[in-house]
Amino acid sequence: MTDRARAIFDAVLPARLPEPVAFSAAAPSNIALSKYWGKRDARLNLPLNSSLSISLAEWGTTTRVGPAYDGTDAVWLNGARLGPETGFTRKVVAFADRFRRGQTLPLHVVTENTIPTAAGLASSASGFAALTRALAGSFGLDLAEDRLSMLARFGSGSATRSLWHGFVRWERGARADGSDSFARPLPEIWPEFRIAIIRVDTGPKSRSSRDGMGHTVATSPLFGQWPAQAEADCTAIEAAIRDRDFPRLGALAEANALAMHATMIAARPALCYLKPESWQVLGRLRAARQDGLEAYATMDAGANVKLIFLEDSTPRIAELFPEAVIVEPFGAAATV
Ligand code: 2P0
Repeated sequence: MTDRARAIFDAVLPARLPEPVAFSAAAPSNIALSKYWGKRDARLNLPLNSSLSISLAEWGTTTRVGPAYDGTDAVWLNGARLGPETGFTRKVVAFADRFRRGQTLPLHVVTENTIPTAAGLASSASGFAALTRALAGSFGLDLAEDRLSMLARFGSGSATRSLWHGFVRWERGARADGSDSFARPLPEIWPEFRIAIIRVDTGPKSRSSRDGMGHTVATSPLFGQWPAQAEADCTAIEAAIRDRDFPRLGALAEANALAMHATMIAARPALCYLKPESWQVLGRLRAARQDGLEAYATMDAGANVKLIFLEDSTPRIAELFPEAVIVEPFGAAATV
């Protein structure tokens, strides 16, 4: 860990931690309506712009952290114990080490992802959010929610937003040490809000988000436009949510996602996460919109398309996109 990152953990955690106890925590996955793309500090994982997301209710991660009695860390994922050299184990142990800070406190970490494989969604956001809550609970840390979000950021930027259900805004912050770069849940509850996940690609991701955003920042001549536009979009989307103006929210979210992809396509060499099938979905959506459907698209660092719409459009969405999986972000599952 860099000294600057260590200083953040030192400032928030007590000098010595007690022996861990068993503690379970759950966190939902999330989809950004206003995207995070680009870092101003890679070591502290600080974003260039604020972002705003909607959480995916029961789709997410449950993690249990407790003591390991044989002196060594044990990491389980979806019912199988993973070897110490797997990428997943390394990431979990590296993140736990930030908390342990040199103490010998071997941990038993059991992770279950509840995101359907068919959805093709990444689980790092919910994974690091659940792990942050579980580590804090296991070590009996009494941390404010904004500190938990700030610490989750060191696992993955999008994890800052996965600590809560509903709409969440991650403030970019201004301080060099990142102590003001964390997320907070928005108070608005919108029971009719729906998300449809349309999986158009079953292959592995062409390039990780982390690499992709680094490449875009370093080489895209269009990237200079992005941080200010993204900041303005984030604020306008928050206002549209407050005003319950769905067409304004949807149009802004779709434009923001396309602008993010434009910065990548302009990178040198070009970075194209979207596939011909993604554009086909967007074309069908646009045609349906001309026909009166009120639904909008957003796409992340992959080829899959997510649609946002309100409850009364559900039958039409299901008819147009029978393969879509529909999520109710304010449904009963989002209250636990
Ligand atoms: C987002 N994405 O706002 C954007 C849109 C992907 C496209 O946050 O490097 O896995 O771990 O901070 O959080 C994915 O990036 O990246 C992401 P790191 P992360 O949801």
